[in-house]
Amino acid sequence: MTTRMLGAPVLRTEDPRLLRGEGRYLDDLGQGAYEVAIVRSPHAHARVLDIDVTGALDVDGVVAVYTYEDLPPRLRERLPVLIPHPALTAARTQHVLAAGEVNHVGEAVAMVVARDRYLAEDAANRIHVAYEPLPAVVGHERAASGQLLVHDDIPGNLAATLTQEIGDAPGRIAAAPNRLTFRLDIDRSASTPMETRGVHARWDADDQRLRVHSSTQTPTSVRAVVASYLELPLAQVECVAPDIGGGFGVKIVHPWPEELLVPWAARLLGHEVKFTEDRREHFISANHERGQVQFIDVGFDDDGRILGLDVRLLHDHGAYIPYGLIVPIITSTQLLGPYRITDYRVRFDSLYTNTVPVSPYRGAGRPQGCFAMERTMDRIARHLGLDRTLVRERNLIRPDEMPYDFGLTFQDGRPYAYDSGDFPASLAKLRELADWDGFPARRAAAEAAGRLLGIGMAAYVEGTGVGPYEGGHVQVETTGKVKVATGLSTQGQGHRTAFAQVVADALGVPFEDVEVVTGDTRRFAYAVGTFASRAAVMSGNAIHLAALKVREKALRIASEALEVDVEDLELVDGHVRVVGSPATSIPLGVLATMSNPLRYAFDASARIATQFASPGTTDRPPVAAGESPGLEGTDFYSPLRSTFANGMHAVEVEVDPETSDVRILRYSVVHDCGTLINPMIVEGQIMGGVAQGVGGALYEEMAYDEHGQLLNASFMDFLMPYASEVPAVAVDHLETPSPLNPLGIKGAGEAGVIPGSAALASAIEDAVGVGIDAMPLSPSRLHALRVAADHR
Ligand code: MCN
Repeated sequence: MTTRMLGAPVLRTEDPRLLRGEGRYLDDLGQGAYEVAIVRSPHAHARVLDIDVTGALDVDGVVAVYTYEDLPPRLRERLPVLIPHPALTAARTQHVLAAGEVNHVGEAVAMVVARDRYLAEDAANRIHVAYEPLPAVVGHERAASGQLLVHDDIPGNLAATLTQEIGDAPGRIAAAPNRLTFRLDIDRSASTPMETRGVHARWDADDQRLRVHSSTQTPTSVRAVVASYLELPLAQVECVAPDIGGGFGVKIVHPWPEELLVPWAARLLGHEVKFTEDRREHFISANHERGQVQFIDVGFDDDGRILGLDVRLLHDHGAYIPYGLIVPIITSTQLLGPYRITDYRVRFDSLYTNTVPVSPYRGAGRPQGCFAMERTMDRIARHLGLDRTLVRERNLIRPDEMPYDFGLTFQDGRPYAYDSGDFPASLAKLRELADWDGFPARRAAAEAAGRLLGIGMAAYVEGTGVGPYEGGHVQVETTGKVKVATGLSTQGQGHRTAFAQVVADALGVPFEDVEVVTGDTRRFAYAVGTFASRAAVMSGNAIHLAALKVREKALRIASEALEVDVEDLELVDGHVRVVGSPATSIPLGVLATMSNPLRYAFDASARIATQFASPGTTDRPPVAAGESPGLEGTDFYSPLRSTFANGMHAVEVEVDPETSDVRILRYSVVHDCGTLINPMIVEGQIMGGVAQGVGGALYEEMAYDEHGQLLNASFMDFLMPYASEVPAVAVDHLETPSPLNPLGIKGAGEAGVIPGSAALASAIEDAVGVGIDAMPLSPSRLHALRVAADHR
């Protein structure tokens, strides 16, 4: 019997190659390529008066220097708004090279192409740009005041304002027996993947084809925009995502200026061209996220049940808005988490500032929303003197209320409706896993030794698997090996392992015989991309459906060959065999041979003989109508709406009474992403997310000064947690399958990061007894809060 692969904790097959250093990342490609250096703005806001490139052209080895004036008309257009929205009435995106004005430090102004990167950098230093500096708009308050403008023609710096409302929140709050109002501040952070952005392009003059390699989460979209901006037919452009050293959201945006400039230059110069972003460039030119100010107004009864919630968000969108309003829309809806809130109003203002633009970073607006909701729960508990888990318990949506439709609109324009979940069961599991009830004794023992301990928790629901679609192709080769392709790319999530499990399960073939390719438009041209924790739901189901087509075809051919009804056949260990008579079987590879009228016979001596023959009967053509040769199948999965995963985290911390340094003692996660394809991968995803959550809660911030200069644009200054700061994580799963897709899967890729700040704030507040309303909470910030509280 073939072992069931769905749900099996199989080791990731992609890892040995990567661990041996055999990965092929973007910068490993094109060793003979010309290389690019970008001249970037040192000013947050300035008019570009003149660019003198003559000094650069004198450098030996420089091939070309380009400014906006050198670009063809199509490339002079602004980059697209990838996700328009009716509320986005003042959308502004950037040019690939500055057209007379720069709006953040790091904006691309000119491009040098040279024989190598050193020469390109030397030449870039010799380009003299005359700027007229303008006042910079930095920070939510300054942007919201509208006194200074980022874009002259956009009053109030307001890209969009959007209100969503259910019930009568202001009325219910006014009439509630208890009311709290407070403000929360969350600093900017960023994806900061190990591998920065990069793009390589080669124009093949013989084939008239452009091949673009990009370290991207969306290769099919990069292909489409490159074709469009370079005015080439789509068929002449290929895009391949090589091995990618992390993306975490920042590589969804397309095109980056360099993703158009590099292919354009490669075609123009008839030579390979490559750009690899350096770390400093990544800090100042690749997008950030998280920065948000949140005003909460909540009314609740004496048991802690929320009666009305009114939220106002100021969202800092940076200088441009390439990705639409996705982040604040996600915060606005996902803020509600697992709680039954019937009277809710949320309004956000999306504001331009002279800082790096914003697009989703793992979690995408949810950590901010979770921080708002979970801080609210903690404050209610504190106000009423109730246990924090009890207040949450009383507000949870019950399993018998599923599906639960809030009446709001989600990021995909579809109803904000939870498909399944058992939140009370999750909470019960969490209390047990974290030994919540045993904490008072642990605290008392620690206190006796002069130590400060605290415990906290946070819950979230995460919309995953957004549409519109994803596809998969499954092909059994005559060797019996199975080749699988899907169009989205992989940045470390382990798709090759997980999708091989899906196919092994559907086809009854050994897992080792399945090989998966992702992110190559030559192999699968229709795809959306890897983001929004959607690959498992979307490609997983598409590949499953494609494999079922192959299964059906294999059974049909075998049924004809063996003269046995399909119902009497089974697929086991790569063979179709007769139920109850396993000796009567045909290997899938032979069926693959038989499926092609031009048969490539597979003989024991491994010699390939070609034989022209029609299969089976003579009363139908070799390829019957509606059929295709080959044992292969393609299918797509396109859901009506998102599926919602959920989870809860509890964390126990110790705060140093002298230094306010925070140490995490225990971290517990209960997680429900429906049917698990591979629990080990999911746990890895959760742990990686927790690490980023810890970073967001305690360390990471983009320290902009009032002039829009990023003061910590290096890993010397931007603090990330090391292995020493990331706790061991205990994970427990709950599996409530999604009724929305054939495999019952929900996404898992962002889950770990979402409640980090909220859970840590809860625990630290519990330890020190001082209200926490801002993140990140560095020791110095925490110390200042404690000192201020002591002096009150
Ligand atoms: N999985 C599973 N069972 C489930 C759900 C998921 O076994 N029920 C597995 C999937 O098969 C996949 C992994 O878990 O191998 C994550 O799946 P999914 O939730 O579909 O997320 P995506 O594959 O779409 O990945 C995107 C998500 C996001 S949005 C960010 S940001 C992120 C993340 O994944 N960036 C990452 N995880 C990352 N992990 C790494 N190493 N690098 C990144 O850049």
